[in-house]
Amino acid sequence: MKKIKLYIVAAASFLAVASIFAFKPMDDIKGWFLAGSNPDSYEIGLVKDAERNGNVAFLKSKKTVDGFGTIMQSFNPSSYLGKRVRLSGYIKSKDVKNWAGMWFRIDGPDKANALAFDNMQKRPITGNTAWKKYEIVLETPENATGFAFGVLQAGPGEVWLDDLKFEVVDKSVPLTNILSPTVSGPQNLDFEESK
Ligand SMILES: [Ca+2]
Repeated sequence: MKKIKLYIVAAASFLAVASIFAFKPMDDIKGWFLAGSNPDSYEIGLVKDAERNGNVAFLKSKKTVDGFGTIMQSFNPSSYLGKRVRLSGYIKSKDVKNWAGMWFRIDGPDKANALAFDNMQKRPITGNTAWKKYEIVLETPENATGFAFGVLQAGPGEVWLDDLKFEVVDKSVPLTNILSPTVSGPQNLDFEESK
């Protein structure tokens, strides 16, 4: 239990606490912000992409890179309370030296502790990748007060993103939450079950 608690603290300090975020207002992408532990090391913008048939956003590092940057937004989750939600989005990467990922965080009354969170740190995007669809699935508690989501990059490189989408899914779709165990009870206690 202690280990899980430490993990929660680590994940929370990385992305969950609004106070560690520096926000940089951007006028050129409606609805989106540049944020992160050090947004000055990153820039965001729009470009045309033939493969995606229109505009896509980019997040890229500047020459000197420190911390992580993210292109993000947040909204009130009132229409999703009690529901399981899948965030999907298309991402392409170039020369991502450390890692990048899509992230989705559900906030509750206690601002210091997110209710659910996944930033793909267990399945990171690295190097050069073609356009690919990624998914995050989280359960929305009844006391959720905010959804925040985006694409982050830690270190040098560039990512492009397009067509993010929120859908309600049924309870059979596995959760990707990294803040708590996703199984509902203990399993294989006699070590006789095979995979
Ligand atoms: Ca587009």
